[in-house]
Amino acid sequence: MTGPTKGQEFSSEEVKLALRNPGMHLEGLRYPVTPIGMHYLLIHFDIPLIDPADYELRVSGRVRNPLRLSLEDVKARPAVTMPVAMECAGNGRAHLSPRPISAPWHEEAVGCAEWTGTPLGPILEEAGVLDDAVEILFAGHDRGIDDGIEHDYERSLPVEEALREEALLAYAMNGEPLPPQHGFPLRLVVPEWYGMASVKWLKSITATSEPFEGVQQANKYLYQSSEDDPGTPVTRKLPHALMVPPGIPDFLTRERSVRPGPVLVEGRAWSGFGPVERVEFSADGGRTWEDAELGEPLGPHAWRSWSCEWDAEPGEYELRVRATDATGKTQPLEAEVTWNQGGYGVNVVQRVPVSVG
Ligand SMILES: Nc1nc2c(c(=O)[nH]1)N[C@H]1C(S)=C(S)[C@@H](COP(=O)(O)O)O[C@H]1N2
Ligand SMILES: [Mo]
Repeated sequence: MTGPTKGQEFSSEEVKLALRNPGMHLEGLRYPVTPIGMHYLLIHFDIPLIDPADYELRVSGRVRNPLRLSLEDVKARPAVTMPVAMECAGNGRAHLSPRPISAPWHEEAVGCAEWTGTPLGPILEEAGVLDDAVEILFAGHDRGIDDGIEHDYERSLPVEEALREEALLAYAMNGEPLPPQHGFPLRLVVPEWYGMASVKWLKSITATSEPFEGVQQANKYLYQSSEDDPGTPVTRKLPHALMVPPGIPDFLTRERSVRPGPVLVEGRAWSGFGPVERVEFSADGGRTWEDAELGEPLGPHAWRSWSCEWDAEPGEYELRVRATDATGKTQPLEAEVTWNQGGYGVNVVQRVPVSVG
């Protein structure tokens, strides 16, 4: 479903979705690890109320030894902590014209929290996934209706992706128990994929011998060029760099004012296909680009800091930033080339208008 073209009004449904699902304040890019209350949120239905005392995670389906794990069982297993750049697949959707109707993100559906949990792989090994299993299905405790179909929020991963060492069953965020809105008491974290794979309020894990065809897999999260296009699944995060908007904002338009002189422009960049190897900055609307300096990555699945000195002379500017990863994937200059039915993976370069004076 598509809505008004760019520049037209947002519907009240989109505004309500945006208020339920806040983004990260872009100045939050200054923090290597995003504070809990600044991390973006995406909640399709309602936040379920779960009593940790009777919480149980069921692991079943095409496995030799089905498991029932309490929260204490999960916490007693070996623990790993890792910073992960998480981004919603719908980030950038609002730049499209016509605009698909869903959470109207511009750039802010991102955050990099430190997740603590236990690796998923050893749990699947203990359950003994059978040879005929092709996917692992993760169901949440949240239920709702989308495309007219009632369902639990459920997503699957191919078995080999679920067995990757970075896939985590997380019970803590930045050293605190998961807050209700981020998946209390237990969620999946699939670091390289867009956020939809990281199922919150995890209820069950099921090994299946058939690919999952539920709403959140077969109707949503497909790159489709038109309604008739069967499409290809949305998986890993495309490269993306963002800057802390420099100077000070206007309250309503958020246009930036900067004083003349040297300005350190800084931000973060990430990709789910490989490490970010290059970040370029342009102060002249993309006519010329210079390489930004890259910081050390916080970890293999975190974002990477970048910075660039800009000698701001009086005038009107449009700042841009672009990341390229180790596989050579980079960001498009125009959103339209990424247009797809659901508005996924719109990693168009950020544009920040600035007046210097
Ligand atoms: N159970 C459940 N898991 C979910 C969702 C959801 O609505 N229900 N939203 C997904 C989507 S689309 C995203 S982008 C991430 C957002 O995680 P966060 O809210 O912790 O940032 O959670 C994913 N996991
Ligand atoms: Mo998302």
